[in-house]
Amino acid sequence: MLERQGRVEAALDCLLPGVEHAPARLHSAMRYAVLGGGKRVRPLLAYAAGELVAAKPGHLDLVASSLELIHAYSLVHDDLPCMDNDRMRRGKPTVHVEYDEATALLVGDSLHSLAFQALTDNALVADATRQLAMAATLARAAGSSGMAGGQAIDLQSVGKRLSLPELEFMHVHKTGALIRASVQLGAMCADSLGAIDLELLDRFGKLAGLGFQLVDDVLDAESSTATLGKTVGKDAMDNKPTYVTAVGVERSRKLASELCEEALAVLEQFPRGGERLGDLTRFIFHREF
Ligand code: GRG
Repeated sequence: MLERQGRVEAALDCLLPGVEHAPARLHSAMRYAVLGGGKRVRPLLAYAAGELVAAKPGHLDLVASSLELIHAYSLVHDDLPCMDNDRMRRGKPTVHVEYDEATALLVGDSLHSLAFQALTDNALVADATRQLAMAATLARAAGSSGMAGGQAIDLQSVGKRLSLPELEFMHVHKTGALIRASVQLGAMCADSLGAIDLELLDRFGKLAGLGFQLVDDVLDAESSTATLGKTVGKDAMDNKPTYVTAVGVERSRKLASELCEEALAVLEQFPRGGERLGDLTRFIFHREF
């Protein structure tokens, strides 16, 4: 994990414009938002899925970066006063607190654009049509049928009691879509797509995505601000429906453990090479931050 976290950090450092280029303040804020923090789960998933299909590491660096840039943009916008109004992220003040609201909005916009630039500036696969499909996959995962749509449901759900299927729908979109796309995009970097069962990998990505958010709900209820690097208990404070408010901590933990087993069982269907994804699955489901 450390080796790959280092790889994506270096790739992001190269992609992000330097502060010596105007507008310096915006570029400084973009770098502040992206560099030196976060678990890099989405890049790690892309690397691991890419490894399964023997994709070229240099190509995976760009795919991994594009996913992290979308994720970082979503966190910057999510933290804004008009959304979750959070003052702390990744152990430091949020972008609108450190800079200002207008800059934070532009940071999100610029990171979103940079993600697609990273994915399309260079030939990543021999087949240009496939690369187009990769950009479309990321666009769908980030847009109103994916992450942004899930965020809209999240904002509309304040103060409401959601049923488990409704919660699952929200989570699968808000957090799950980008996690699922991470696995898909890593696998799509293969020289030949026939070598791997994309459908099976996608099933895994869906389970990992939902599980990631389920564990996040439990951590928000049970962990500390120091451990998570962001304000804990925020969901309850904001009167947001979560798995914990719907079924309690114990049942949420049990559901997470069932999802984890299901995800690992999907990986067992690959004859070889699924170990790294297996390790990441255990990390996602058993993490404490
Ligand atoms: C603003 C369009 C738009 C979308 C925001 C992802 C998201 C949608 C909001 C983040 C709010 C949140 C805390 C969701 C819970 C799950 C989640 C995405 C947590 C943060 O991701 P991690 O744990 O963070 O991967 P790091 O800092 O490790 O990258």
